[in-house]
Amino acid sequence: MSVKSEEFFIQLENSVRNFDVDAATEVAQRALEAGVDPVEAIEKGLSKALKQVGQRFERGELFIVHLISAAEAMKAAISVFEPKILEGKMKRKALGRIVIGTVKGDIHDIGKNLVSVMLTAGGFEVYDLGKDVPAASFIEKAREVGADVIGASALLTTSMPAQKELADAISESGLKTEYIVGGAPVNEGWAREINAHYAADATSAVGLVKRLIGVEG
Ligand code: B1M
Repeated sequence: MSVKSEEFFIQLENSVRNFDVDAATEVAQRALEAGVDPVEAIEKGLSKALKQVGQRFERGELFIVHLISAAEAMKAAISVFEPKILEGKMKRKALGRIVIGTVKGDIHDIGKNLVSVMLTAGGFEVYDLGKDVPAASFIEKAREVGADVIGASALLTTSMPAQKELADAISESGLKTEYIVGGAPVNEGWAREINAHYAADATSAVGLVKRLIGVEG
Protein backbone atom coordinates (compact mmCIF):
# COMPACT_ATOMS: atom_id res chain seq x y z
CA MET A 1 0.00 0.00 0.00
CA SER A 2 1.45 3.34 -1.05
CA VAL A 3 1.81 6.38 1.22
CA LYS A 4 -0.53 8.20 -1.15
CA SER A 5 -3.29 5.58 -0.68
CA GLU A 6 -2.77 5.61 3.07
CA GLU A 7 -3.39 9.38 3.11
CA PHE A 8 -6.68 8.97 1.28
CA PHE A 9 -7.76 6.19 3.69
CA ILE A 10 -7.16 8.55 6.62
CA GLN A 11 -9.10 11.38 4.96
CA LEU A 12 -12.01 9.04 4.17
CA GLU A 13 -11.95 7.74 7.73
CA ASN A 14 -12.07 11.33 9.05
CA SER A 15 -14.96 12.30 6.75
CA VAL A 16 -17.13 9.49 8.16
CA ARG A 17 -16.01 10.18 11.74
CA ASN A 18 -16.97 13.84 11.21
CA PHE A 19 -20.33 12.89 9.60
CA ASP A 20 -19.31 14.97 6.59
CA VAL A 21 -21.11 13.89 3.40
CA ASP A 22 -19.51 16.59 1.23
CA ALA A 23 -15.98 15.74 2.37
CA ALA A 24 -16.63 12.00 1.89
CA THR A 25 -17.81 12.62 -1.68
CA GLU A 26 -14.97 14.98 -2.51
CA VAL A 27 -12.21 12.78 -1.03
CA ALA A 28 -13.62 9.71 -2.79
CA GLN A 29 -13.51 11.56 -6.11
CA ARG A 30 -9.92 12.69 -5.54
CA ALA A 31 -8.92 9.19 -4.46
CA LEU A 32 -10.29 7.72 -7.67
CA GLU A 33 -8.49 10.34 -9.75
CA ALA A 34 -5.27 9.47 -7.91
CA GLY A 35 -5.71 5.78 -8.81
CA VAL A 36 -6.51 4.50 -5.30
CA ASP A 37 -8.13 1.05 -5.25
CA PRO A 38 -11.82 1.68 -4.38
CA VAL A 39 -12.33 -1.64 -2.56
CA GLU A 40 -9.29 -1.00 -0.38
CA ALA A 41 -10.53 2.54 0.27
CA ILE A 42 -13.88 1.19 1.49
CA GLU A 43 -12.32 -1.47 3.70
CA LYS A 44 -9.36 0.47 5.11
CA GLY A 45 -10.92 3.94 5.31
CA LEU A 46 -14.71 4.05 5.38
CA SER A 47 -15.58 0.74 7.12
CA LYS A 48 -12.94 1.31 9.78
CA ALA A 49 -14.49 4.68 10.66
CA LEU A 50 -18.05 3.37 10.76
CA LYS A 51 -16.97 0.62 13.14
CA GLN A 52 -15.44 3.25 15.44
CA VAL A 53 -18.64 5.32 15.29
CA GLY A 54 -20.57 2.15 16.27
CA GLN A 55 -18.27 1.58 19.24
CA ARG A 56 -18.74 5.17 20.45
CA PHE A 57 -22.52 4.73 20.09
CA GLU A 58 -22.30 1.55 22.18
CA ARG A 59 -20.39 3.43 24.89
CA GLY A 60 -23.14 6.10 24.95
CA GLU A 61 -20.84 8.81 23.54
CA LEU A 62 -22.91 9.22 20.36
CA PHE A 63 -26.62 9.04 19.49
CA ILE A 64 -28.62 7.35 16.76
CA VAL A 65 -28.56 10.56 14.70
CA HIS A 66 -24.75 10.19 14.55
CA LEU A 67 -25.04 6.61 13.28
CA ILE A 68 -27.41 7.85 10.58
CA SER A 69 -25.13 10.74 9.56
CA ALA A 70 -22.00 8.56 9.52
CA ALA A 71 -23.85 6.00 7.37
CA GLU A 72 -24.90 8.79 4.98
CA ALA A 73 -21.28 9.90 4.58
CA MET A 74 -20.17 6.32 3.93
CA LYS A 75 -22.95 5.78 1.39
CA ALA A 76 -22.02 9.01 -0.43
CA ALA A 77 -18.42 7.86 -0.84
CA ILE A 78 -19.49 4.36 -1.89
CA SER A 79 -21.73 5.81 -4.60
CA VAL A 80 -18.62 7.53 -6.05
CA PHE A 81 -16.62 4.26 -5.89
CA GLU A 82 -19.33 1.90 -7.12
CA PRO A 83 -19.14 2.60 -10.90
CA LYS A 84 -15.34 2.12 -10.78
CA ILE A 85 -15.70 -1.22 -8.94
CA LEU A 86 -18.19 -2.41 -11.55
CA GLU A 87 -16.27 -0.99 -14.54
CA GLY A 88 -14.93 -3.59 -16.91
CA LYS A 89 -15.44 -6.40 -14.44
CA MET A 90 -18.89 -7.50 -15.55
CA LYS A 91 -18.62 -10.75 -17.47
CA ARG A 92 -20.77 -11.16 -20.57
CA LYS A 93 -22.34 -14.40 -19.40
CA ALA A 94 -23.35 -14.54 -15.73
CA LEU A 95 -21.45 -17.13 -13.67
CA GLY A 96 -24.52 -17.80 -11.56
CA ARG A 97 -27.61 -16.26 -9.95
CA ILE A 98 -27.72 -14.97 -6.42
CA VAL A 99 -30.63 -13.74 -4.34
CA ILE A 100 -29.48 -11.54 -1.49
CA GLY A 101 -31.00 -9.40 1.25
CA THR A 102 -30.86 -8.28 4.87
CA VAL A 103 -33.07 -10.47 7.04
CA LYS A 104 -36.40 -9.54 8.58
CA GLY A 105 -36.22 -7.09 11.48
CA ASP A 106 -32.93 -5.60 10.33
CA ILE A 107 -32.51 -2.40 8.31
CA HIS A 108 -28.69 -2.33 8.07
CA ASP A 109 -27.83 -2.53 4.39
CA ILE A 110 -24.42 -0.93 3.77
CA GLY A 111 -22.45 -4.20 4.12
CA LYS A 112 -25.05 -6.18 2.17
CA ASN A 113 -24.95 -3.57 -0.62
CA LEU A 114 -21.16 -3.95 -0.80
CA VAL A 115 -21.49 -7.71 -1.07
CA SER A 116 -24.03 -7.22 -3.90
CA VAL A 117 -21.70 -4.84 -5.76
CA MET A 118 -18.70 -7.16 -5.40
CA LEU A 119 -20.70 -10.18 -6.57
CA THR A 120 -21.98 -8.21 -9.56
CA ALA A 121 -18.43 -7.09 -10.34
CA GLY A 122 -17.34 -10.73 -9.96
CA GLY A 123 -19.66 -11.73 -12.81
CA PHE A 124 -22.81 -12.90 -11.01
CA GLU A 125 -26.42 -11.97 -11.68
CA VAL A 126 -27.54 -10.48 -8.37
CA TYR A 127 -31.14 -10.05 -7.23
CA ASP A 128 -30.97 -7.71 -4.25
CA LEU A 129 -34.21 -7.77 -2.24
CA GLY A 130 -33.12 -4.93 0.05
CA LYS A 131 -33.50 -4.90 3.83
CA ASP A 132 -36.01 -6.26 6.38
CA VAL A 133 -36.77 -9.15 4.02
CA PRO A 134 -38.99 -12.03 5.24
CA ALA A 135 -37.78 -15.60 4.61
CA ALA A 136 -40.73 -16.26 2.28
CA SER A 137 -39.60 -13.45 -0.06
CA PHE A 138 -36.09 -14.96 -0.39
CA ILE A 139 -37.63 -18.34 -1.23
CA GLU A 140 -40.12 -16.90 -3.72
CA LYS A 141 -37.43 -14.93 -5.59
CA ALA A 142 -34.97 -17.83 -5.56
CA ARG A 143 -37.59 -20.11 -7.08
CA GLU A 144 -38.59 -17.50 -9.68
CA VAL A 145 -35.04 -16.85 -10.96
CA GLY A 146 -33.56 -20.32 -10.38
CA ALA A 147 -30.98 -19.03 -7.91
CA ASP A 148 -27.75 -20.95 -7.30
CA VAL A 149 -27.16 -19.15 -4.01
CA ILE A 150 -29.20 -17.32 -1.38
CA GLY A 151 -27.31 -14.79 0.76
CA ALA A 152 -28.56 -13.28 4.00
CA SER A 153 -27.02 -10.44 5.97
CA ALA A 154 -27.69 -9.72 9.67
CA LEU A 155 -26.12 -6.93 11.75
CA LEU A 156 -28.04 -7.40 14.98
CA THR A 157 -27.75 -10.24 17.46
CA THR A 158 -31.56 -10.02 17.61
CA SER A 159 -31.92 -10.56 13.85
CA MET A 160 -29.52 -13.52 13.64
CA PRO A 161 -32.39 -15.97 14.43
CA ALA A 162 -33.99 -14.81 11.15
CA GLN A 163 -30.95 -16.33 9.34
CA LYS A 164 -31.83 -19.64 10.99
CA GLU A 165 -35.51 -19.25 9.99
CA LEU A 166 -34.35 -18.75 6.42
CA ALA A 167 -32.11 -21.85 6.63
CA ASP A 168 -35.16 -23.86 7.75
CA ALA A 169 -37.31 -22.31 5.02
CA ILE A 170 -34.73 -23.22 2.36
CA SER A 171 -34.54 -26.82 3.51
CA GLU A 172 -38.37 -27.09 3.69
CA SER A 173 -38.75 -25.54 0.22
CA GLY A 174 -36.85 -28.36 -1.48
CA LEU A 175 -34.75 -25.77 -3.36
CA LYS A 176 -31.22 -26.94 -4.21
CA THR A 177 -29.62 -23.55 -3.53
CA GLU A 178 -26.51 -22.95 -1.47
CA TYR A 179 -26.95 -20.62 1.50
CA ILE A 180 -24.41 -18.04 2.67
CA VAL A 181 -24.60 -15.72 5.66
CA GLY A 182 -22.60 -12.73 6.89
CA GLY A 183 -22.73 -9.56 8.96
CA ALA A 184 -20.82 -8.11 11.92
CA PRO A 185 -22.16 -10.44 14.70
CA VAL A 186 -22.12 -13.55 12.47
CA ASN A 187 -19.25 -16.06 12.51
CA GLU A 188 -18.20 -19.41 11.16
CA GLY A 189 -19.59 -21.28 14.20
CA TRP A 190 -23.05 -19.74 13.85
CA ALA A 191 -23.09 -20.47 10.11
CA ARG A 192 -22.18 -24.12 10.76
CA GLU A 193 -24.88 -24.38 13.43
CA ILE A 194 -27.59 -23.28 10.99
CA ASN A 195 -26.23 -25.25 8.02
CA ALA A 196 -25.02 -22.22 6.11
CA HIS A 197 -21.68 -21.04 4.70
CA TYR A 198 -19.94 -17.98 6.11
CA ALA A 199 -18.14 -15.07 4.47
CA ALA A 200 -16.46 -12.45 6.67
CA ASP A 201 -16.46 -9.67 4.07
CA ALA A 202 -17.55 -8.73 0.57
CA THR A 203 -14.33 -9.91 -1.11
CA SER A 204 -14.40 -13.32 0.53
CA ALA A 205 -18.13 -13.65 -0.29
CA VAL A 206 -17.17 -13.63 -3.99
CA GLY A 207 -14.56 -16.38 -3.47
CA LEU A 208 -16.97 -18.43 -1.38
CA VAL A 209 -19.77 -18.25 -3.96
CA LYS A 210 -17.35 -19.25 -6.73
CA ARG A 211 -16.19 -22.28 -4.72
CA LEU A 212 -19.74 -23.28 -3.81
CA ILE A 213 -21.01 -23.32 -7.36
CA GLY A 214 -17.74 -24.54 -8.85
CA VAL A 215 -16.85 -21.70 -11.21
CA GLU A 216 -13.45 -20.30 -12.05
CA GLY A 217 -12.25 -16.78 -12.51
CO1 B1M B 1 -26.87 0.05 13.90
N1 B1M B 1 -26.15 -1.23 15.18
N2 B1M B 1 -28.57 0.02 14.84
N3 B1M B 1 -27.39 1.37 12.61
N4 B1M B 1 -25.08 0.10 13.35
C1 B1M B 1 -24.82 -1.77 14.91
C2 B1M B 1 -24.90 -3.05 14.11
C3 B1M B 1 -24.24 -1.99 16.39
C4 B1M B 1 -23.17 -3.08 16.48
C5 B1M B 1 -23.72 -0.62 16.94
C6 B1M B 1 -23.21 -0.73 18.34
O1 B1M B 1 -23.97 -0.64 19.27
N5 B1M B 1 -21.90 -0.94 18.49
C7 B1M B 1 -25.55 -2.32 17.17
C8 B1M B 1 -25.94 -3.81 17.23
C9 B1M B 1 -25.68 -4.43 18.59
C10 B1M B 1 -26.04 -5.87 18.60
O2 B1M B 1 -26.94 -6.35 18.00
N6 B1M B 1 -25.24 -6.60 19.32
C11 B1M B 1 -26.58 -1.50 16.40
C12 B1M B 1 -27.85 -1.11 16.90
C13 B1M B 1 -28.12 -1.45 18.37
C14 B1M B 1 -28.81 -0.45 16.13
C15 B1M B 1 -30.24 -0.05 16.53
C16 B1M B 1 -31.03 -1.09 17.34
C17 B1M B 1 -30.11 1.30 17.28
C18 B1M B 1 -31.40 1.85 17.85
O3 B1M B 1 -32.35 2.08 17.14
N7 B1M B 1 -31.37 2.03 19.14
C19 B1M B 1 -30.91 0.21 15.15
C20 B1M B 1 -31.49 -1.11 14.56
C21 B1M B 1 -32.53 -0.87 13.53
C22 B1M B 1 -32.94 -2.19 12.86
O4 B1M B 1 -32.19 -2.71 12.06
N8 B1M B 1 -34.10 -2.71 13.19
C23 B1M B 1 -29.71 0.59 14.33
C24 B1M B 1 -29.78 1.45 13.24
C25 B1M B 1 -28.69 1.85 12.48
C26 B1M B 1 -28.74 2.94 11.39
C27 B1M B 1 -30.04 2.89 10.56
C28 B1M B 1 -28.62 4.28 12.04
C29 B1M B 1 -27.40 2.66 10.60
C30 B1M B 1 -27.58 1.72 9.38
C31 B1M B 1 -27.71 2.46 8.07
C32 B1M B 1 -27.73 1.50 6.92
O5 B1M B 1 -27.24 0.39 6.92
N9 B1M B 1 -28.34 1.94 5.84
C33 B1M B 1 -26.59 1.90 11.63
C34 B1M B 1 -25.18 1.72 11.54
C35 B1M B 1 -24.45 2.52 10.48
C36 B1M B 1 -24.47 0.84 12.39
C37 B1M B 1 -22.94 0.57 12.47
C38 B1M B 1 -22.31 1.77 13.15
C39 B1M B 1 -22.23 0.34 11.15
C40 B1M B 1 -22.79 -0.81 10.29
C41 B1M B 1 -22.14 -0.77 8.92
O6 B1M B 1 -22.75 -0.34 7.95
N10 B1M B 1 -20.84 -1.14 8.83
C42 B1M B 1 -22.90 -0.75 13.35
C43 B1M B 1 -21.60 -0.93 14.12
C44 B1M B 1 -20.79 -2.12 13.64
O7 B1M B 1 -21.14 -2.85 12.75
N11 B1M B 1 -19.70 -2.41 14.30
C45 B1M B 1 -24.22 -0.75 13.99
C46 B1M B 1 -20.04 -1.07 7.60
C47 B1M B 1 -20.27 -2.29 6.73
C48 B1M B 1 -19.39 -2.23 5.50
O8 B1M B 1 -19.89 -3.41 7.50
O9 B1M B 1 -22.27 -4.25 7.70
O10 B1M B 1 -20.36 -5.40 8.94
P1 B1M B 1 -20.84 -4.66 7.76
O11 B1M B 1 -20.61 -5.56 6.45
C49 B1M B 1 -19.40 -6.22 6.15
C50 B1M B 1 -19.31 -7.64 6.74
O12 B1M B 1 -20.04 -7.80 7.95
C51 B1M B 1 -19.75 -8.53 5.63
O13 B1M B 1 -19.25 -7.86 4.48
C52 B1M B 1 -19.45 -6.45 4.63
C53 B1M B 1 -18.43 -5.71 3.83
O14 B1M B 1 -17.13 -6.17 4.00
N12 B1M B 1 -21.15 -8.83 5.39
C54 B1M B 1 -21.48 -9.94 4.68
C55 B1M B 1 -22.27 -8.14 5.68
N13 B1M B 1 -23.33 -8.78 5.20
C56 B1M B 1 -22.89 -9.88 4.56
C57 B1M B 1 -23.57 -10.88 3.86
C58 B1M B 1 -22.81 -11.92 3.30
C59 B1M B 1 -21.43 -11.97 3.44
C60 B1M B 1 -20.73 -10.99 4.13
O15 B1M B 1 -23.37 -12.92 2.61
C61 B1M B 1 -24.74 -12.87 2.31
